[in-house]
Amino acid sequence: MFAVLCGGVGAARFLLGAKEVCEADQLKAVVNCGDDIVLHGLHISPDIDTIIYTLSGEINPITGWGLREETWQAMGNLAKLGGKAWFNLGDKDLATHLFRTELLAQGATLTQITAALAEAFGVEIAVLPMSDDRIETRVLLDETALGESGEVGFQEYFVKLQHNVPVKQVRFDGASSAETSPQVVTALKEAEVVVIAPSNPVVSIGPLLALEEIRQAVSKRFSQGRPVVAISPLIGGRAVKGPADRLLSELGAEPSSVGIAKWYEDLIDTLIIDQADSHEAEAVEALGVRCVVTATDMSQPGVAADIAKLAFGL
Ligand code: FO1
Repeated sequence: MFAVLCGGVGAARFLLGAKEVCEADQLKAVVNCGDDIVLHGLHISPDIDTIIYTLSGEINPITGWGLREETWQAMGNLAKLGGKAWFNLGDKDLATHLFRTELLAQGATLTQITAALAEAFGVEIAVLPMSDDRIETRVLLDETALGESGEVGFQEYFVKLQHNVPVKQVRFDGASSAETSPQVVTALKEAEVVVIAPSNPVVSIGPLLALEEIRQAVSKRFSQGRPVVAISPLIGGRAVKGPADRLLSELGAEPSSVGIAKWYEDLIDTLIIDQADSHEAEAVEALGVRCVVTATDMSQPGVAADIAKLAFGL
């Protein structure tokens, strides 16, 4: 069994490849919920939904989030009423949030609801929220830039401000007292390999590692010499999607393979990096991290499956 620590789009693409090289029941995705937001009274879990929609073939191929062949009638009407319409919820996608919110109100856990959603979408991989407790990624903006200041929720930073503002600090509200589910703890303990998906190390993997039980489980494996493999989300020092490179620099880390290796210091034994960054392999290995150089552009056919094979040691 293989456990994968996941953000949204990059992780979902990796899992599609992973599914080609091993049985679906051998895969457990542990997914970031720091991006979750309550809007219009609805609980939205973007990374969980991106993974379920991608694995079921229902993802919107243009945006990388939301459902394919979506319509936007509800949002259009909401905008006319003067409601909050900056976070786009498609008509079909709304059903997912209605379903989740109603079941949460009835006392079901996010883990149970996610399993029900995955089953309804025909997803065979175990999709496990990182926690059933609420953890909120909060972003402190640099007040010296653009006149923006103060702290905002992750989606306000990412969608409303289009991650176009310098960041001073990121914190994960609720993480210090949150627990993770027994399913996640067992997955991280029993997996042959734990893989850190090519997701944003700061805001996608950061919330997972901010949970004591997850960090401890990964770090224990590492100290026991059991494989923990990360895949760099950078190609040529740039994020494939989103602000990973900028966030790393803004928070004082290098937006490079070396920077990623240092970010995951004492957690990973292997880092898979892109060919475009091969000149960094020696410097990564000098940090005591085995460095594997390969093609990592998962928009190309077969690449995600090839990386999964390397990561899983198959
Ligand atoms: N991303 C956007 O850039 N704009 C949106 O309006 C938007 C809406 C949205 C609705 C549901 C959902 O599950 C995801 C959505 N996303 C949107 C993507 C999402 O906010 C981010 O890509 C992730 O949180 C980052 O991993």
